[in-house]
Amino acid sequence: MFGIDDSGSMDWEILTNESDGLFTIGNTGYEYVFDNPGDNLYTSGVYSYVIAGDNRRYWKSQWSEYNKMYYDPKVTYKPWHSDMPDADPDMVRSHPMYAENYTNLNAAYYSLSFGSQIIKDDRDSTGITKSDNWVLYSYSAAYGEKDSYTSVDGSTFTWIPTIPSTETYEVWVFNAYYDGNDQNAEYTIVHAGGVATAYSDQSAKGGEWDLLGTYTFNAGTTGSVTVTRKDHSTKGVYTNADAVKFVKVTGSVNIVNAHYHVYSQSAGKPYLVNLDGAITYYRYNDNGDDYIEPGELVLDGSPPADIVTGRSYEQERQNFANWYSFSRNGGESR
Ligand SMILES: [Ca+2]
Ligand SMILES: [Ca+2]
Repeated sequence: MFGIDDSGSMDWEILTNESDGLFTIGNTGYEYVFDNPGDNLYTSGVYSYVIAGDNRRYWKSQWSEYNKMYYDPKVTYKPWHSDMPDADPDMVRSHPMYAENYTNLNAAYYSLSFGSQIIKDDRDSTGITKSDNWVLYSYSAAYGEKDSYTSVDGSTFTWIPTIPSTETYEVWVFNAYYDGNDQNAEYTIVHAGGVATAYSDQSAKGGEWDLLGTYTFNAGTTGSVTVTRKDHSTKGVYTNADAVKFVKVTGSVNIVNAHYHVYSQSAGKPYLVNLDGAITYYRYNDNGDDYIEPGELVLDGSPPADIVTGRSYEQERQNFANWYSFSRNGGESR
């Protein structure tokens, strides 16, 4: 049995359980995952939103368990009819019947750095020192759903990571969003080369990781990050102390159009699978926001068996090309 439906929404590359089947980021519902190959039915106005730029880090749009239209490695994709050839993986037609509107599977989809990270939370049992006058608060928007805040000038809160080997790290701070937070919170970073000062707008940058800078830390516990409640004109009602992370960037990955995300039940983690000359796996250690940040991807040379399809690189790429051409969206778009 098959159905025929000429509705415009059959052109979309997204089908989720969200409202209208779209993928929502902020206040926008998205209809397309890939750049317009030239035949998108909607190219401006409503129903025309293509996930682009950093929004491509919202990985569930590229995961078939969430976006039912996306490539599912468990499926073998075939041409519509036995008389039709497989899609050409080096020049994939958007619509298999028309020799136009090609997509390059090797073109960049987005780029990310990967590595490892150490997160220190304000509620950790070790590696935390603080002055008096910090209020302990439970708040769903905080890292670990708990944070600390103070309104008393001179209060200090210090995170002390245990650094495994002397390396250069990015230092990021997370502060639960509150519009009355300190807009110029002062951080003191003790690193291998001395002491540095950096600032974060805990109001505007609340609810996200904010990069303070990149520093080298000696192995051990001699490095630290301290936030100090200072008396200044934009100090707000509170200065927040929530979490700090130390990210060691060991490389970057150019994610090409031929990629997908998959969940490993055995590892309890999602993986990014990139088809760029080889099948490359990256384990994804999310902080809970479904958004890939620096340090959350770890290259995995021995991925769990439950996400390995058994296809060669060429076979997987062929299957992806067939999906792109024959099954990426719901039907003919012209
Ligand atoms: Ca916290
Ligand atoms: Ca994340």
